Amino acid sequence: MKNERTNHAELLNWVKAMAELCTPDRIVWCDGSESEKKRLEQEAVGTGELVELNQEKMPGCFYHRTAVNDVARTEHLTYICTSKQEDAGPTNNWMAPEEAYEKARQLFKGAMKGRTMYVIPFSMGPIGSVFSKIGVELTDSIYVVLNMRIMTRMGTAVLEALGSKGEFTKCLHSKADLDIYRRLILHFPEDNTIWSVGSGYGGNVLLGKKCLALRIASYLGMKEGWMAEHMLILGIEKPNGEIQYVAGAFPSACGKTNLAMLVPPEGLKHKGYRIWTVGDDIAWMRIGKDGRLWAINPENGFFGVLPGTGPATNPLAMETIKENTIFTNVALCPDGTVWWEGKDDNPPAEAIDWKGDKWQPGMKDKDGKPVLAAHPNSRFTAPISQCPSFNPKIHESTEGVPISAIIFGGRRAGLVPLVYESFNWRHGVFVGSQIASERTAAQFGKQGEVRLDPMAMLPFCGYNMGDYFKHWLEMGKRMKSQPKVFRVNWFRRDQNGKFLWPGFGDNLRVLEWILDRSNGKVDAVETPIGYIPKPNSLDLTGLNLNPETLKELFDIDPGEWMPTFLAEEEFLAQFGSKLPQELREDLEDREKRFQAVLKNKH
Ligand code: OXD
Ligand code: MN
Repeated sequence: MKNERTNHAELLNWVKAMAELCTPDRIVWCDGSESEKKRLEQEAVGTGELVELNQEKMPGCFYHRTAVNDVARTEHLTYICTSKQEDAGPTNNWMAPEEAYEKARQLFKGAMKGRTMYVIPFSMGPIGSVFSKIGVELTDSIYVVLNMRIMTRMGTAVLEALGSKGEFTKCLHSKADLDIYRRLILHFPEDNTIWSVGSGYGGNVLLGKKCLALRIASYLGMKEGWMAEHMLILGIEKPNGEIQYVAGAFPSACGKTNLAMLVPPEGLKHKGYRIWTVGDDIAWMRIGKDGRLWAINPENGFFGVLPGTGPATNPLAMETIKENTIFTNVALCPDGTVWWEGKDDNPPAEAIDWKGDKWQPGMKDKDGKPVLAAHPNSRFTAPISQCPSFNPKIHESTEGVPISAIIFGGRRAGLVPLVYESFNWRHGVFVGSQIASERTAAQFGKQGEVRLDPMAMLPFCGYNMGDYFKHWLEMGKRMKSQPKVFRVNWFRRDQNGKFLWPGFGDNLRVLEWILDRSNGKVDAVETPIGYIPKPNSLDLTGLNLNPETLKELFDIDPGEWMPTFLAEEEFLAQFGSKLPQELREDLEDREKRFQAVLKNKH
């Protein structure tokens, strides 16, 4: 196969082989240019794949609807295909590579007939950085091309960086017939390959994101001595110009995007902080020459949840999505704009809902439940450069940013205090392994159920999580100076179900304490789970929080904690001999600390 764009023989042979399998009518190599973007948008509008939104009110914005059964990541159809099952571990679906390739080959066979196969060369991370990895995605979806164009650095410059022999992840995607019974999301870490078929939902098909930047990258990180994590990165700049960076892992739809785009609350405005949004979903981290942990955001855009995003909850996101944004599965208004629950208190008098049906405010289904205008997992895809707290120098830095603190969080109505600090890195790994959250709309399945989701990586770790914990412990040993590790919970509620903490911008009050602790500036109170702030350590200026509420926010009740240990022990026991001894000991030590508290009480 001759090609004027690249002389990378392996790439050319692979494209040829995949085209023989999928039999597209034509192959188009994407160059990433503005004219290509315009052409693809017009073509997608012509076929109905995209709807052009009101260009006066929303310049450069488009609308897309997925199939109704294709609105979230399908974890039960997502597999890690390693030669040995034990390398995928007990928390991943596993299929032997030969069987997986064969099954998927049947689904890919002829799937692109009558369609175009687009070749998308993309880089996760700044082109040329030691952090970065190159992938090439083949897809029959213009929606995928246009989203990848926002989410990654994409086009000719990437092929140039790849040269004739560079390594790349082979990513194959076809919508095929969008049938959930003929859908598979397959990862072959040993072959640096991803095959995704039968879906058009972002998390399943924008293969640079969850599939490459987390599942494949976590595996590469384990082999090569770095980390790929489901983390936001945010910079907090003081008036003296010093910026400190925090990375935070939270399960899907727990407010990572909101935290990454935090706006300081009124009461702290006088302190003159400036927040920089480095990333909202993924962090790649390496140990720098100075022995500290450095991170980049490998992505180039946001694929954020819309419901609940509005001027009060996330004004910066609202600014970010004013133009050049793709809206997926929200409601389409008669004036060519879009609406979703939580955007504002002004729903349109009528609209077309995410399913394509007529919608009016207050509509109820046959069971009397409100009919939603937008799917709870409806999304925006927008360039990171449009975010008011975006900093191009940070984003394009090939070295990344030094991380001062790591925070773990989840959505927990009870149990977990507003914030606590682990005793040290090793204990921080243990704390990360306890992350649990109520299931949200980002995953297919029962909502609301609490599930353990260590480091928020349960659906994204591309190898055995027992080895993953070991990798975390070893990374800690290799660092000269480790970030401090914290756990937070913005979602604690009182007996009436009311949130105890205002969240959003006020979370800066907690981040302030986290940085003070990282800088060795404040003392703390030791508890059986870690250190919590001393009374008066959190700056609550301007916040009308009564002392009772504050007490409740930091309540650590052995009667609530101890019954949860069994589920954690059982979870960790699944890893058998792969579970690091350190975590076993940490389980026992925690139990002993709680026993001591009980003894002292009696
Ligand atoms: C996401 C997710 O889309 O975690 O970021 O599901
Ligand atoms: Mn995510």
